[in-house]
Parts: sequence; structure tokens; C-alpha cells
Amino acid sequence: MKVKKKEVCSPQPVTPPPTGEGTGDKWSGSLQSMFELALESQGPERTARLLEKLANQLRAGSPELLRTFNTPYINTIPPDQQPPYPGDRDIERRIKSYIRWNAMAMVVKANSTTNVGGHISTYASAATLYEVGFNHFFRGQSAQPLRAGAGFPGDLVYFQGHAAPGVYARAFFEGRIDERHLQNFRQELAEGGGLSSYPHPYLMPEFWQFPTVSMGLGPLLSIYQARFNRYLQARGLVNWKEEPKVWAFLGDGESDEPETLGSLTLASRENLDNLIWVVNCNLQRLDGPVRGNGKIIQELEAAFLGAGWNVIKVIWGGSWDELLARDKSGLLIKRMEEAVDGDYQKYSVEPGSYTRRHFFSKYPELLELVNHLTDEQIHKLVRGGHDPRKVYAAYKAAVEHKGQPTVILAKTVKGYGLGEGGEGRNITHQQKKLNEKELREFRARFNISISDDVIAEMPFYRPPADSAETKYLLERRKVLGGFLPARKFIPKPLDVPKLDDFAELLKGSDMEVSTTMAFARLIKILLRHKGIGRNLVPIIPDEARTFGLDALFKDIGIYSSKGQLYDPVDSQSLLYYNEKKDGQILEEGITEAGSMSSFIAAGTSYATHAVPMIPFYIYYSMFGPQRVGDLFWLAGDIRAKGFLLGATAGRTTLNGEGLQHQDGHSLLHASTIPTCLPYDPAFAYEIAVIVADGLRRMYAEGEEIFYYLSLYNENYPMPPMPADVEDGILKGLYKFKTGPEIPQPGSAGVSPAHTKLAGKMPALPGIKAHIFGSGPIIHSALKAQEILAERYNVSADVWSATSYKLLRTDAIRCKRWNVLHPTQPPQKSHIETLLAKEQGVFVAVSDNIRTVPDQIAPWVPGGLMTLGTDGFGRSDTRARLRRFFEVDAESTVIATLYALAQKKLVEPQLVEKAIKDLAVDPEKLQPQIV
Ligand SMILES: Cc1ncc(C[n+]2csc(CCOP(=O)(O)OP(=O)(O)O)c2C)c(N)n1
Ligand SMILES: [Mg+2]
Repeated sequence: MKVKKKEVCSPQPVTPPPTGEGTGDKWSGSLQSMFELALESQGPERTARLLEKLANQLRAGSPELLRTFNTPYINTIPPDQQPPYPGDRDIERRIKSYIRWNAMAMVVKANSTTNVGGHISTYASAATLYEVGFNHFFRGQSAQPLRAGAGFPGDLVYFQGHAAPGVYARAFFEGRIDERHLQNFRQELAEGGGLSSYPHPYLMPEFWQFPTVSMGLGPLLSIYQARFNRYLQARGLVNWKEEPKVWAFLGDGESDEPETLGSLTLASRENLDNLIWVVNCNLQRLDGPVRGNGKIIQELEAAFLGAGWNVIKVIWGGSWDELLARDKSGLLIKRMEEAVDGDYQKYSVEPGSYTRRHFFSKYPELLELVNHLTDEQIHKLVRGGHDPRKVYAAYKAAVEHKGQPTVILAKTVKGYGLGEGGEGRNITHQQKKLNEKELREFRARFNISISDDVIAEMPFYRPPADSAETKYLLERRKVLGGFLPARKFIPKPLDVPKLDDFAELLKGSDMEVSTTMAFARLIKILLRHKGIGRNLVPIIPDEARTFGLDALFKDIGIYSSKGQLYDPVDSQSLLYYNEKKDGQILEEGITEAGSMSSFIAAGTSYATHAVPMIPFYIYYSMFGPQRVGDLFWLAGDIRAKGFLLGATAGRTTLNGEGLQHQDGHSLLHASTIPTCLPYDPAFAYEIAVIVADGLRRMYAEGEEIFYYLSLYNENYPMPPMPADVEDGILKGLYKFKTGPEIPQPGSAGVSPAHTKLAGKMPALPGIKAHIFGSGPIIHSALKAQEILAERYNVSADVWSATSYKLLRTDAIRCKRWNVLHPTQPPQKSHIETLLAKEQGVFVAVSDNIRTVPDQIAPWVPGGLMTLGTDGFGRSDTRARLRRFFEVDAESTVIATLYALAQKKLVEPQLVEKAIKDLAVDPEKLQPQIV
């Protein structure tokens, strides 16, 4: 009989024979002795290798066996490998206690007179995790403020958003902020200013570096930041004596966000040993347990190990070491593994007697193990994340680890120290108030010297400047290179190109090209520019070929930390896929979130490293703010600079693709971001003007803003730049082509044919229309201009509307000023000034939803008639799509005549006639459903 491979390597060897005969015990006993012998004679490393080899043999035949990515539920670093603690633990404990108190008092105080909210329990659980970092690991900038590329930029720490009160409380202790700031926590508009609720560089630009409070974004950004640091080094743009570490602190609940775990393999693939994550596993999120019926630490361990990270678990505090050492039965670890997080949460809330009864008493041996401990002592068996020695050991191992990123999974108690006021309770996340009894308990637990008569007022406590604690704290920060977080840098203006450098785009071309192709030309010009060429960071999520940017592969190379270990299949071709250690392109693969993270890392490099970098992130427009809008928002908060290029834009210009691809609303999304300048250019010269001015504003003048440009893939000849339009392009609107003088019927020079075409209801003398067009849809306006003149005796001027948002914000600014200064001569916005001189009706047409042009409607004399692509896209040709959405030339003509009819400048019958003439079906489907 043929024996199958699986049977040969059957699981029998690891399955003990039935124990009734006693053979099983003997078998496992001898295996154990062999193992001990191997350990003793060969040492742990060789034994581990042997076991791995044996395990692989077993797996080869039975892949379902030994498939585990978990280690036992104990600390990764055994006590005998724990380094001595280098600090003064007593002083550090006192410092931490004062910070705990102030962090708590700031929230409780703010909520005693207001309802501004805040969080106590997150920092309460994370205090040790931060304090060990501040006293021993986090390195500050070598020089404050930072200078370009030199010195040491400081470690980059992503603080968990809800732990902000603890970071402020430490800054208070360090003398960086004063009591007034703490008083005004979450009251930024109060007299004298206050502190922002969470890390927001936009609101506290010299303090916070990284926004984190939208869960998942901090972890994701930290990976791309660590990789960007490597990119800067590989390209020789920085010359650091030491490499900064990127530390990201996050919550265990936060790990459920797909952004948190979504890019783990990038970090391991890129060997980012400059990256350390600390997951505060307090087992709780906002509503309750993270994994009541399981164990979040074990779940995360498996995910991180599988993704190739170095995992360090910090589960048990030092007081457990002795119990684990004395337990020869292995039952303690077994029991630790049996209990689920819901149980552990309960142990933190209930007295020690409960833990004795429910945890230890399951096995008589365990009960015996804790016989010598009182209930109180059992309750005080701390978790690893609250034990500075364990945390220190983990951090030290992490900073010294080579070749992989490290994650520290630290087990803590949410609301640690709040006692009955919230420790471990399901409501603790929302806890913002403590009563006097709870305050007293907190004070007693952490030994804060505040007297009974003032405790109800929750005074902030800062020991005197000459106290041992203050001296120690300041000395530690001095040794570690200064305070943190800090966002201070010397701006380095770049020698940006002049508009003339883009002559090629300004002069236009008879050849038909798209604005995407024009952009590809522009980026080539920029890459060759002496002043900024090296600072450019082209970022592409697997769409370079779609946008005609694959030529860049050869020219500047794709960044890869490993270079190119293979001969690319297209190596013989001119535009081969060229990966290089100092490549300039960030080809991110299919991850818009990752690409935005790179955009943000590059776009903030001017501040993080004092090295201004200019990201140009080009992507499929539909997968921009619609897909990763929160990162767009964050780019504003973090004061990122650079250019976002939403290519293949336009609900009708991107034909064929249909509902999921055709974007007609990104410009609206982009308009919502306060620091974003959105543009919808129609012609190559407009792109040149916008980019040249953007470079000047951001990289010469230092403005902390970013640009969003829609790019399209429709080809047409590019006109040369008309005179005196730059200002209008930048402000959002300029006249592109004046309509013809229309001789009125009956006057000399009017051909009978013309009069006949216009029918019995010619336009009245002197009427005028204005059509605002954007992007390729400007051609609907231009063609409508012809039809209106030729067939309906209407003269229409065509305007290029490059940015409705900018027109609107300018108009709002003026209006607001006028409202607040009613007796002074009113200010006039650009749109009002421009249109004041014009007569007639105004129509807007674009490849976006109507709300985009509608942004300026209140300032258009007589109102604005808007056409747009509201509704879901369809797969079809451009012509049919434009008719469907009513943004083609014919629909524009009809809308213009209708606007004139409404003003009684033409008869309604003329509109009806045009509908017939132009073969538009008045009963056609309406694209927008509700
Ligand atoms: C994207 C996002 N969704 C929801 C929230 C609201 N929120 C703030 S904190 C929190 C719970 C956090 O739990 P965890 O990550 O475990 O942090 P912990 O406070 O327990 O350390 C939630 C749901 C948010 N800030 N961001
Ligand atoms: Mg949590």
C-alpha cells in the first residue's frame, strides 16, 4: 500500500500515548529531560534553533500543527535579564504623582465650572509609560530651535491624544507653561489663552508636533514618518549624528482601527528599527472592555509577530516575579492564560479577596502560592505597565533592537489610582468629575501634600524650583537634550522658480494635451530646478503609468532601502522600473492612506527636521478626500505644505469608469479644509501660475498651507497665457474670452440668415451673459458662447473659474468686516469688484457638483445659474455623460437663455425653441435621485 506523506509525518510523535498505561508521563518526562540537557549543554540559542528545525520538520508534513504566533502570557523579558534601573525611583515616583495630580485636577477643575470635557483615565493608566520615557529615553532637539539637516532633530513622539493632560502637567512642572494655562485647559478662547484639548499643532504650533486624537492616524503616520526619516538619510538630505527614534503611544482600543494595523508590514519590510510603538493595554476602550472574552495582548502579539515586528510584552509587575519563580507546577501561567480580559478588569475593580477566590483558588496549588499574602497585598500585585523597572527594561530592549520595529504591549489598569472614582470601571473613560472623598483618596494614594482645607478647590501642585524633584526632572531633560514635545525650527527659505521658468507651459501648444500631461511637464521642470529640484518628493500610489509619470522612474528612481536586488523584466527598455537606494519617488503601492502619510511626513519636514521638502502627491482623484478625508484634515492641523493632485478628476471627463471612479466632489471636500487652497485649472499656464505662486508662498515666504489641484485626462490644445490674468488665476476668476459684439436684428451688417436663425424672438439689444467654466468643461462654456452668438444673438463672456473656495473666503472676509464696521466705507471682495462692472446673467458650469460653484452665489449680481454633475457617475462616453449631467455646450446654452428669460431679457419661448433646436430631451432622467 502506498503511504501518503501526511501519514509518514503524522502527529503521533507529539501526541502522548494514553496515560492510563503510564507511558505518556514517561514519554513527556524523558522529553523534558532531553530538553533540559540540551539547554544546559548547548545553551538557549542553539536549543531554540534545534527546536525550530524540529518544528519545521513537523510542519512540513502537517502544516496545521504548531501554527502559533503566540508566546505564553508572561513578560517577554525574564527577571534575570532585566537591567538595573538607572534612576532614583523614589524621586521619580513623587514626580509622577504630582503630574498625575495636576493632570487630574486640570480636567476636574475645568468641568467644575464648564462642561468642556476632558479625560483623566487614559493618562492615569499611562503615567509610568510616559514618565520612564521622559526621564530616560525621549531625546530632545540638540539645539533649539532646529537648523536644517544638522544636529539632532530630537526623538519624534506621538502622544496618545487622550493622554494630553499628562503631557501638559509635565510641561507645567518643567516650567514651560504656567498655572493660567492649566486653568484654561480646553478653554483656548479664554482670556490669556488656554490649552487645546488634544495634540493640535495648528492650535499650539510651538508645542505639539503630531495630531493623534483621530484614532488610528497617529500609528499609521508614525510608520511613514520613520520610513521618511530613512528616505531623507538615504538621499543625503540630512546628516544626523544619531538617528532619531519615532515613538508612538496608542490605545489598545485604537488597534481596532484599520489604519492602526494596516501598514505594519511596511515597517518590518523596511527594517524600521527607528520605530517603537507602545500600546497601552488597559483592556478598556470607551464603552467597556476591548476584548472581554479574549486577550487583546495575545491577539496583538500574534498580529505583530506575523507582521514581522519585535514584540515585547510587559504584562506583570515585579511583585509577580516571585510568585512565578516559586510556581513549579506551571499552573500560574496556565491560570494567567485561562483568565480573559473581562476577568482581569474585574480583578482590578474588586478587592484582593475576590482575586484570591476567583483567580488563585481555581487550583489548590495556586491558593497555597499566595497564602502568605494579605488581600490588600494581592490587590497591589501590579501590572507590568505600572512598574517602572519592567517598562524601563522593555524600552531599553526596544531602543537597542536591530533590524525590526518594536512594539511594547504594556498591560495597565484604566483609570489607575482613581479608586472608586473610576479605576477599571466601564464608565472611567468619560469620568471628568471627582467628589471630595475621591480627591482625598487620590491625594492619599499618591501622597500629595495638599491640605484638607483646600483640597476641594483642587489646587495645582508644583514643588519649589529648588526642590529635589524639580532639580531631578530638569536635570534629566538636560541630559536628554531638552524639552519635548517641541516644534521649533529656523525656517529655511528655498530659492523657488520664477514664472518664466515655466515658459514652456505659458506659451501654450497646438498639440492636444491634458492638464495631467501639462503637470508631468511641470514636474520635470521642477526636478531640474537648481533651487528646489532635490527637495521634491513625488508620491504615487501605483498610478504612475495612468498619469504618464513612468518616465520619472528612470530619471530619478524609485526609493527603496534595499536598492534593486533583481533584474527588472523591462531592464532593456528606456523607462524601466528603476528602484534605487537614493531614489526620489515614493511609489507607495495601492495605499492612499499610506501615500497621504508620506505626504504629511514630507510636507512637515520643514518643521520636524528643518529640512523643507516639497511633496507632490498625485493620485486617482476619487480616492482622495472621499477615501482618506481625515488625513486631509490632519494635513491642515499639522500645518503640512505641498501639492495634492487629484488626477482623472471630473464626473464626466473620466469617462467609461462609472460610479465608483468619477469624482465630482473632491473640490468641495478640499474646500472644507481651512489651510487648503483648492484649484480647478483648465489650462497648462494656469497650473504653472498656481504652482509657481504656491512654491513662493509656502517655501519662500514660509506660509503653512497646502494646495489641491484637480487634474483631468481630456486632451485639447493649450492656449498661450493671455496678458494680465495671473492675479485672477490666483484669486479664483478671470475673464478668458470676451463674447462677440452682437449686431441687433435690423441693424446694418446683420445677415438675414442670422436673424432667421434667431427666430421670431431675437434677444433684446444690449443683453449679455457670462459663463464661468472650470477644468475641461470650460470648453462647454466656449462652445456655448459660439452657439449663443450664432443662433440666439446673445453675447456671452467666458470666464475661467479656478477656485470658488478662494473667491468665497475672500468675500466672506469682506462681508464680515463690513458687518463689524458698519459706519466705515465697505470693503469689496475680488468677486464683487470683478462683477460690479458686468451686465447680464451669470452661469457656472463645471465637472463638479453644483455646490462647488454655488459657493459664490450670494455675491453674484442677480444670482448664479449653476450647472453641475450631481448624482452618481455612469460608464459611458464623455459626450453622453455631459448631456446626461447637463454640463455640455447645449445644456449650457439652454441654462443661459433660461437665466435671461428669468430676467425678462428674452421670451421663455426662446428657451423652448433652443431645447428643440439643440435636441435636448426635456423629460430625460434626472441624475440626482434624492
Ligand atoms: C477615529 C476615532 N473614533 C472615535 C474616537 C472617540 N474615542 C476617543 S477615545 C476612545 C476610546 C479609546 O480607547 P483606547 O484606544 O483603548 O484608549 P485608552 O483611553 O483606553 O488608553 C474613543 C472611542 C476618536 N477619538 N477617534
Ligand atoms: Mg484602552
